[in-house]
Amino acid sequence: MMELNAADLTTKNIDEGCSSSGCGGSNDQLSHLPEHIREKVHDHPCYSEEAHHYYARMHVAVAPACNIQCHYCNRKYDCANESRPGVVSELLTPDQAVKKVMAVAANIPQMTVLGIAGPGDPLANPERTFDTFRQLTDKAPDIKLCVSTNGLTLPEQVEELCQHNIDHVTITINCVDPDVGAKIYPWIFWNNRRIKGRRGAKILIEQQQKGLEMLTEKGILVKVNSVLIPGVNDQHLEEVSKVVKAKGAFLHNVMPLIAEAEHGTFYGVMGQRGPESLELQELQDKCSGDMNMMRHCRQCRADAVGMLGEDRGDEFTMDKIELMEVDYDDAMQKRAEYHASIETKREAQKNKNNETFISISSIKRHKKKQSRPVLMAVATNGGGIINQHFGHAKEFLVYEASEMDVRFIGHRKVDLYCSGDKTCGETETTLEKIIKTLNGCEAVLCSKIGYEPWEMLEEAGIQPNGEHAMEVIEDAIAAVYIEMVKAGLADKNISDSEMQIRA
Ligand code: CLF
Ligand code: SF4
Repeated sequence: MMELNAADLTTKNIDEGCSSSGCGGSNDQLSHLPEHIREKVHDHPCYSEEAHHYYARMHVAVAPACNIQCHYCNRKYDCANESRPGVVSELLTPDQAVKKVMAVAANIPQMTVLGIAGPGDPLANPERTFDTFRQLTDKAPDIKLCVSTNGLTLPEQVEELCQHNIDHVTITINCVDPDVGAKIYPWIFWNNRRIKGRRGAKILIEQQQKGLEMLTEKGILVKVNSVLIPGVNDQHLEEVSKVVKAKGAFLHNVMPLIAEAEHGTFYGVMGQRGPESLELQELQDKCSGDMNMMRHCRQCRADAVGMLGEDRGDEFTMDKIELMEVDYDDAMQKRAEYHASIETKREAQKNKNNETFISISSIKRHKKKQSRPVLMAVATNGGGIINQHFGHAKEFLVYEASEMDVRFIGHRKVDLYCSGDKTCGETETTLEKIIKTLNGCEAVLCSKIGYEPWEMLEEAGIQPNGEHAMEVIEDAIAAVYIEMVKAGLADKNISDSEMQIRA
């Protein structure tokens, strides 16, 4: 009889890294890196997948202008290179921004990183961007500074970025071939002139690559964002991944194009489609052979506040901030204590896994058939725990369990099925949409679930599971996978129809 437990899977993932998975956001998966780099990403919710369960970021929208045009951008809204299109942020002066950061830091102790990501390009607004960074370096030294740019003026600004102690820079690089670039960027503004088409794209690409090399030479961690545009750069992004890795980029974040006609972008109006979840995953998997991939990006807005995926911006509008009294020395002390408690929790989790570790290879030893990977969806409120009611989930995290490990694949946004009031259970079309969004998943793990969604999920071949409430996500997924393996539900040669009958 095969004896396995959940830690078989998860500890391998944690201790040895999932080199096959490419889920390079986690610190432990980056254990091969020098200590000083691990420190830089340890509590950065974007650079470390594990950290995003515990730590928050905020953005301040201080940078209105942009020096290029992307076909997926409408200037009425935020820079779509790191933001969901169609979102408008409240523009702040640097002084207002600093006040806001200090107020948020005092009230959300999880907040470790301040990013400037729009609403235009931060480096096309150098005075406003650097004034904000300069003040924060002085007044809030415990906060990491982060910036995102299209890269056009990056080489000229690397020195200044270094002076402000900025350890994390994101460059959006959608292509390394000007012919592809000409399909994405109609023009750039360069040396006081508008330069169109391939010529403009070529300059942009050269500047991005030069900036990337200069930053990595200086020891600054560079994340590269790429917008996946089916039919335009989908066949090209593997090449982009290889090139940016060779030049020292730390992490690659391939994000889906979101193009809706109502956003008024060129692509939206032309009917250019965005990728399906599985298309995105497939490309991320292909790129992961060469790069650490970020898979937990939520395409935040340029004034986002809170954990990735949540937005607490309404609590921190300028009128509310003006009424807040902040003693930042006291706040820093409390933040340090809070971070220490988070680290104790993270450490305890690792030790727990170590205690119960049995090699995953025991799955193979005890079974005749090979097992196939299985996708599972999880409802969570954060903290790396299964702690959310199915009906309260606005997104599901998707993991893949296999004989090798449990790896994070991405998130899928959904409409709220149950608002917590009496309408729960009556929103059938919403449920149908959720089931469609969970396409490919064979189980959904949550803290609780109602009878109606349970039945419909089962009918759709997705097994609901509320037995692992308050357990660590990877442990719970491993446990469910092992049960499936034991029951023969994850055998490699099992057909879909047989699967459904057995379920
Ligand atoms: Fe902001 Fe970007 Fe810094 Fe993170 S966001 S500037 S690296 S602090 Fe993060 Fe948001 Fe994705 Fe950006 S989830 S959109 S990757
Ligand atoms: Fe829009 Fe950002 Fe592109 Fe500028 S860099 S055009 S703000 S998406």
